[in-house]
Amino acid sequence: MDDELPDASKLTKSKQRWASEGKFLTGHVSRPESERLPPGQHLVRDWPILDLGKQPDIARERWRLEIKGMVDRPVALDWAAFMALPQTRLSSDIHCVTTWSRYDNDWQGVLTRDLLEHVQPRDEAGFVMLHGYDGYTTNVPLADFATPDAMLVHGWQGKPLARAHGGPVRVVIPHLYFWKSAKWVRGIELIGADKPGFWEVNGYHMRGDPWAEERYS
Ligand SMILES: Nc1nc2c(c(=O)[nH]1)N[C@H]1C(S)=C(S)[C@@H](COP(=O)(O)O)O[C@H]1N2
Ligand SMILES: [Mo]
Repeated sequence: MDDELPDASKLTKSKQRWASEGKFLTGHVSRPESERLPPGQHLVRDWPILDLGKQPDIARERWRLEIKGMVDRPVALDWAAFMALPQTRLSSDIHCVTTWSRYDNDWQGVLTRDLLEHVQPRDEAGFVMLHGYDGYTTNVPLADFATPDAMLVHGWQGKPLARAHGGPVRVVIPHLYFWKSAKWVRGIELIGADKPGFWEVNGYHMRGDPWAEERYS
């Protein structure tokens, strides 16, 4: 094929793409305050706990995060390797499909962009499947997974993320409904074609944009 480039220029191309998409931006993806609360949502002050009913107990020493599939550098990170990645602290809102939203969550962790830079996604990768230690799965378009405020979180309000909320490490993708934010994350699989995860098989939306009320398919 004539659009096939040699490896080195492919790498440069993907680096330029990250840069033009604002690779080094951190913080909120801006939205006017009047649109902060998505339609059909109400604010809560406490943080509800929702999961399949079993909360895996994974000590940091035993925890591993595998990133596999369509990447040039598949890795299995242990705690030390994960903490050696660039660390970011930022605040974002939660929007759950069950209609509660919670503002101003102070997260600490690794930006998905910094993780992706580490593993180098191939051009064919278009989606990610997230895997939890409880067997939970959820699918997310790679572009959504790579937004500047999407993170792998290990801290909340300055403390280690509680086990009930997905500690030691969970995903947080603030601009999608919270079921896309896998708790107790153990694997990130880059795939070419979209396929449904746990709730998506049961009728939840493949993307889940709260402002478009993409609740069910
Ligand atoms: N591993 C795992 N991640 C999960 C779930 C789950 O059951 N298992 N539930 C999802 C759903 S439906 C929601 S609303 C949020 C709830 O996160 P919270 O309990 O921290 O509020 O986690 C999401 N991530
Ligand atoms: Mo949920």
